[in-house]
Amino acid sequence: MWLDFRAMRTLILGGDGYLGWPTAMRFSSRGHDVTVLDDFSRRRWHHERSTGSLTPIRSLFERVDAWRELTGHEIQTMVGSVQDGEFLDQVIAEIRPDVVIHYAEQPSAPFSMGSRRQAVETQQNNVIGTLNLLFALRDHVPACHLIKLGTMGEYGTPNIDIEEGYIEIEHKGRRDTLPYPKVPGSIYHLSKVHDSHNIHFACRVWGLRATDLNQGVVYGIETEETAIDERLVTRFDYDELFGTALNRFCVQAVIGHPLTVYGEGGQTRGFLNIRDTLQCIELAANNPAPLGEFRVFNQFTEQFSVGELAALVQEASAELGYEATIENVPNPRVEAEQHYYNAVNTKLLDLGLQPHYLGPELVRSTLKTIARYQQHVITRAIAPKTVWRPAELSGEAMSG
Ligand code: USQ
Repeated sequence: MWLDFRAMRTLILGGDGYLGWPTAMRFSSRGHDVTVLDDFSRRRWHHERSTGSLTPIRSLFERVDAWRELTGHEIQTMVGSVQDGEFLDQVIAEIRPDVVIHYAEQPSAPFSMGSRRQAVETQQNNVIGTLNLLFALRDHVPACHLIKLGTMGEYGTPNIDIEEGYIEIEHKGRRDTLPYPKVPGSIYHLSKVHDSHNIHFACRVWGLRATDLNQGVVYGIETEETAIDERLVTRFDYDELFGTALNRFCVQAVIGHPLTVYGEGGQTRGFLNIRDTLQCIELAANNPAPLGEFRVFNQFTEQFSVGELAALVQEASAELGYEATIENVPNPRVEAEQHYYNAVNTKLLDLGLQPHYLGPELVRSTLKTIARYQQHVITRAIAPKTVWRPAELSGEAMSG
């Protein structure tokens, strides 16, 4: 096994983030040559709002120093934006990566819906950043494997089963396999759809190779590597913009805030543990897509409705002495609150993914970790303020 090992020159875009930093440590611990690139925009977006990570995250440079001190492994760093095409081009020409793992996107649906400026910033960063990357790969390393984080939200909630990227269609007596239809629910999710089209095009026309990981909602606070030392922890967001459902519910339970289920709570999504995100990325990297292929994996391990998640957190937290209440707050989003949902997710399992399933035990261990940092919670950041349909518009729609 070890004799087969080949160190991959690995470039991680967005390597300072919730998933990017743990991925950098995982690939470095495996002996790969890792460079992370980041422009610290997530830290900036928090700074502008006086919000922040629950966990006390160190600067990227302190993290990298701590990682070297603790493991002897070196992670290279580069500071800059994927929106800067010339810079990205130089980075790709210099590093000549075997694999690029692309997390460098604005990941929040509410952020993208907050204002025109935020919507434009989201699509500019995500769509133009990815386009810049595609050209740099074409021109310098066309055989490089691009692993791109897409989202299950690209599909929306259709009333039929969701396939992995493509669907076989019979139409007027003829058959074809075509990209699965996309009906996303936010300007952020739309940006990922646009990316998918651009990457698919680059694979078809230029012969690049890519794996689009349509990831569900990630939860969890720890990975093998972040648990080694407090200086290596990853960020953990719980605010209305960057916190995701289960992570938010866990923080809310610990600080005695009602669990904020939006609307009826029947919204069903695919979920996965942060530890499984790392497994999936490794599986994709170790089994690259063939040249010319735009490969799509649905990356989640279980489906839950948000109401079910809130009930699970309530039950698990009661055993630790927290009395969590569930509040069905008016839904700030425009989304189906009761719907059919059945998404296929077999491709990563076929490659060997071994899921960490969600249960009360896991929720309790997350709650205990959160409790260690609960003095950092900024309570005013929790309630949802960003609405999909501003009041005056919904008023007009109703009267019209
Ligand atoms: N929700 C609540 N209460 C909350 C927060 C969210 O009920 O306090 C509901 C939302 O209305 C939605 C569901 O939970 O129906 C998921 O919301 P979320 O904020 O956890 O996740 P979402 O906005 O869908 O986005 C997150 C990540 C994004 C990723 C996506 C995967 O921020 O980067 O792409 O999950 S997916 O949901 O499969 O599209």
